[in-house]
Amino acid sequence: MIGRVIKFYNSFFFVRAEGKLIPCKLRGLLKRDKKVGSAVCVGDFVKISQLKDGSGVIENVQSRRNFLIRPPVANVDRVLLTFAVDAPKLHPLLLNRFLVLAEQSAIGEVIICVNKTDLSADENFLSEYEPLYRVVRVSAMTGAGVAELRKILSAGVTVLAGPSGVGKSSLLNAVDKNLRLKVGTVSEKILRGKHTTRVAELIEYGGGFLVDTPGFSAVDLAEAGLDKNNLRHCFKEFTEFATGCKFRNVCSHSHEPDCGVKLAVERGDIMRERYAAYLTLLDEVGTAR
Ligand SMILES: Nc1nc2c(ncn2[C@@H]2O[C@H](COP(=O)(O)OP(=O)(O)OP(=O)(O)O)[C@@H](O)[C@H]2O)c(=O)[nH]1
Ligand SMILES: [Mg+2]
Ligand SMILES: [Zn+2]
Repeated sequence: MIGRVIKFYNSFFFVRAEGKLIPCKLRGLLKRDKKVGSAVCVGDFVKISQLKDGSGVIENVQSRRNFLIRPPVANVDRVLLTFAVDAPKLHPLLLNRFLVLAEQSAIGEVIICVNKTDLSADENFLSEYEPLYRVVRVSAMTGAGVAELRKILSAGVTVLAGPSGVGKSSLLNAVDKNLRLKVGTVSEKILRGKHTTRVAELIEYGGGFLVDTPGFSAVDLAEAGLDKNNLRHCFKEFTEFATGCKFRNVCSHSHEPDCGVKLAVERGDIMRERYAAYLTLLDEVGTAR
């Protein structure tokens, strides 16, 4: 039968199949794969066979629609990039770093979620990004925007990603008080310090799944497969203006003359903040000479 890997715990993969949660081991062949963690990960659809004792064996893994590198989750429907208006304050470069990683992972729906709106009344926060991405403003503390969040989370697999302390776990607890996820950062700090591979778990909610993740601030873009040739594709508003570049298809939109993207920045058709973030990240992945 076919099922979905929900979590990895006590060296068992727990597979949700036909209404049951079945602890599974890997078929030997899969196990010999050096990177076992990447051979099967949560979110994967797998074919399993059942043993007499009720446990199962994963026979094979179906090909992935997409894959989020950190935390490792397959077949993600949307990512909710979560930040706070304050404590910790949001920096544009950090926001764009997360946006780039989400785009690179080919996640269909990328939503920016701004939490702790109770701390600041700045209504225009991130409004410049709204033509590019859906922005939801919430407060786990007052419950503002939580109803909207419930609607977003009620189908498909949603991963909450974002820096530590922005209130990801708090928000999920506000969405469903039965979840009782740990708030604060102590347990997550232990996770961060001790494990190189972070274990994510799909939490069933409504007709979908939620994934709470430990916060992180620095992700190696190169590790996510980004380089100077593909970074520009992660800035989706560049595409229509790149047709005006003299060196079409190969222009890095940095040092080249007659660059359609640079002209669009000059005209104000592309946000300066986005372009500045692009140049910084381009430098980070190894700028073209
Ligand atoms: N004022 C205010 N504080 C909040 C809100 N949401 C969360 N907090 C506080 O922010 C702190 C961090 O909350 P967490 O939910 O643990 O944050 P997290 O994003 O899960 O952090 P990590 O698990 O370390 O990544 C806690 O002290 C929360 O009480 C909010 O809407 N308003
Ligand atoms: Mg948390
Ligand atoms: Zn260009």
